[in-house]
Amino acid sequence: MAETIVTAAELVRQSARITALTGAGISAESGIPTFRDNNGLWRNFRAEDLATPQAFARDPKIVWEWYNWRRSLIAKAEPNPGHYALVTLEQAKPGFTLITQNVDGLHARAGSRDPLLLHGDIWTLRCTGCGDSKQDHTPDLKTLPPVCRCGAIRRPGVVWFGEGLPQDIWRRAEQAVRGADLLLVVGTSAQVYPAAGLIHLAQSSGAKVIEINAAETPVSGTVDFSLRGPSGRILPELIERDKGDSL
Ligand code: BJW
Ligand code: ZN
Repeated sequence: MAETIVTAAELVRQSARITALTGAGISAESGIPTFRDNNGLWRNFRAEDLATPQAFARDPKIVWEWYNWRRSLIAKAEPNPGHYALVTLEQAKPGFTLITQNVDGLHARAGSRDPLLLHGDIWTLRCTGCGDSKQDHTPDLKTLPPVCRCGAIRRPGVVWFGEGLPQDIWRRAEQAVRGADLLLVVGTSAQVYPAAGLIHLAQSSGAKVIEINAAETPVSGTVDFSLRGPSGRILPELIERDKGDSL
């Protein structure tokens, strides 16, 4: 393992155009539950039960209660060394792009400049009637579901199953992956598409792939390096091992 991380760090050092794709696992050490690990359940619901337009149409209050609970957790959380390591990498590599599936905003709070938010932002409230969008950082919304001035209810500004990803963000994500020498895949179960398809796109475009994950995933056997462990420990090691004048 020690040897593997040394070789992977060498690959990071040699790569000019690096893209990172992150998932819920990078925020786990900040105290935010992932979706598909054992701690990921909320009142016995799975993400697939709640993160859908159908669930929201059936019972907007329960879906909002889940988001409200997550908003309170996220508001209390701080970025962890994994988030900060990606900021260090961005500062060292001009060709760096960060793509995240997370809606928690912790990358931006750590200092990442322009993370591509594939699945939206939990702090955005969008009206289901007039389409108005606003930012609201109140951790614990008092009226659920929140109501717009037009009288219609608002929904979280996130992407649910069966909904398309924001087109411009997706286009930029594909472009970054196509142009990358190296893709870092951090803390994602690589089960949700089209985000997971970016890993295959990187491979078919000739990029190397390093996965950092606490557990094995469907892509672990296909990537160049699969580093097993918490990203809050592995990412700083991977990135700072050769820091100084060599990175
Ligand atoms: C650690 C760690 C530590 C823990 N350190 N690691 C192709 C094939 C099959 C299905 C589809 C397909 N293409 C599309 C689909 C359908 C669907 C889909 O993918 N379904 C699959 C589940 C089967 N996709 C969609 O519907 C997408 N839209 C779409 O395709 O539009 C086109 C279209 C439209 C209309 C009709 C047809 C097509 C939209 C997907 C939206 C996903 N939304 C959610 C909710 C977002 C809002 C919110 O946060 O509430 O996004 S679901 C949830 O999953 C969330 C996440 O971003 C996403 C991914 O999860 P992630 O981040 O990977 O988390 P986990 O929990 O799964 O994994 C955590 C990992 O961390 C684990 O591996 C741990 O081991 C690891 N870990 N601690 C490092 N300390
Ligand atoms: Zn409205």
